[in-house]
Amino acid sequence: MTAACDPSICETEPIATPGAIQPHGALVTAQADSGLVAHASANLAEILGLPAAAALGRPICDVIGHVNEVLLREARRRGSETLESIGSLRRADGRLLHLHAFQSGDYMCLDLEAVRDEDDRLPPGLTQSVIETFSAAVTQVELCELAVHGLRQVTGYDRVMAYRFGPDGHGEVIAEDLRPDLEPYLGLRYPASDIPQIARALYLRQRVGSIADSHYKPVPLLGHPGIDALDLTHSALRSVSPIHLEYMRNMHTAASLTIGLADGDRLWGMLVCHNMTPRTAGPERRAAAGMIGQVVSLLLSRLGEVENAAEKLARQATLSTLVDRLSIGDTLAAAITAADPLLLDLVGASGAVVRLEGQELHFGRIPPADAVRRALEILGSTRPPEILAIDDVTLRHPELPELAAAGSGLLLLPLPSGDGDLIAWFRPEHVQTITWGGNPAEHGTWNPQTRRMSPRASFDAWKETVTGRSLPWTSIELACAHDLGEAITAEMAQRTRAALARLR
Ligand code: BLA
Repeated sequence: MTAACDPSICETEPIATPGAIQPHGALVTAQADSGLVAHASANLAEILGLPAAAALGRPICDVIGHVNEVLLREARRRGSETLESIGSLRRADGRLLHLHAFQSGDYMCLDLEAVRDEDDRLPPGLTQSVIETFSAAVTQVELCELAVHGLRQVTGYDRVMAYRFGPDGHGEVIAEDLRPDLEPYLGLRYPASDIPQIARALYLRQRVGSIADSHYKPVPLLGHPGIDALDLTHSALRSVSPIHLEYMRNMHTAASLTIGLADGDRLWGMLVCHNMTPRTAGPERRAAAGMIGQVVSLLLSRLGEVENAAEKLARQATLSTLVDRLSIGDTLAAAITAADPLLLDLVGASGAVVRLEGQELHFGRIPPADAVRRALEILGSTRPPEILAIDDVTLRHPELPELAAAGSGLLLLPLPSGDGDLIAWFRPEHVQTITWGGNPAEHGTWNPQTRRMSPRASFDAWKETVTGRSLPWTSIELACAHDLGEAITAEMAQRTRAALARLR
């Protein structure tokens, strides 16, 4: 028996401190002061040839050799927060282990990975040539298209997606490169709860993460008490949440490699690589993926600014023409009327009502006059300089059904000039069909057998038609509305001064 469950439970998953690793490598830690081995993963014998029980409590140099201990201590002295390659170690049978150091509290930690070099080696110059293609991108979406294509060449995974987060945390696949026989996910949306906040925060601190096999059995860490507090954020072998492993299996994905994309200090999205069969991303491919992620993150911020600047420029040109026209005409109301349709263009509206100096002006498509009056009575208590921006006014205010005649979006700018003076802009409904990768209302269910949450099992396309909403009012439009309010106030003061001067 299962029961629907609150997705906030996912926020309590101990993802940074799982006390275990994935089995394709081993982990040892040493107390920084004493240099004695404090923790070792239970599979140390398999990976290194030395049982964990034999390593615990011994000086770290007995396990990794004197030279590597020196390199490990240097890594700690550098104080680097992230994972650092410090070299390699040859096992008794001649195979090479890659060593990666990271710091966790009082411990110097070491990932040991048995990666076959021939699987990990990249053709020289490949990453560089992929990064060079990015300069052709003019928009964020174009950049993501180039990135998924290049990342698939570099990593060899079956499917590479760029996943962009929306304002409410949902994600959308905005670019994809995939094996031709697979079904595309391009355009699909996924609810915010599929990637809890704790996972998003972790991907900001450690940008690259990988899961080699969604069917793996976690390998526990042994040793020192407090294993459950050992922070493995930076380990490439960190064992991941069993809920997420079940999610991957439900999606029929065996392996993933994920790169966090940041715009400043905000997680903008992720590049997510999937493989249908188990696949280990070795250090060289992870490093290349990390570098691609860094460059994409930097360029995303730049392109975002450029895209914003284009909208800002167009709106500001309208604002400045409109403001210039405010002084032309006998009254301010006449000036605004003569400037039609600039008032609508300024914020991309289809209708507007202006109350000014005891007059009411109407522009474009607006609701019946008594509906406007009732709406402004209910909503119009906003005081300057506050602006009210709503994109679902008839859903929020079912008592105002007549507003639907003018649309779903309302932007209300109170004017400081007098009681009840304001501008109300209206914007039409924008019906949108969203295709979700599975029913977004099914976050998951409580599974009493495993005593934890299970993610949803179906990812079949689930269409939702969103009605009753306009396109959202952008921050640039709100800023323009605000600036127009200021200009109207200044113009009123100017006209009053001129009238007084004439009286004298
Ligand atoms: C982590 N969930 C993730 C990650 C992704 C997704 C990309 C990061 C780790 C990784 O790359 O594999 C989600 N993966 C997706 C989505 C697509 C994809 C949306 O490929 C779309 C194509 N997940 C749930 C529910 C919970 C949950 C209900 O669906 C919690 C109850 C949890 N997801 C969850 C957790 C993690 C996660 C805890 C972090 C796993 C970890 O790093 O330990």
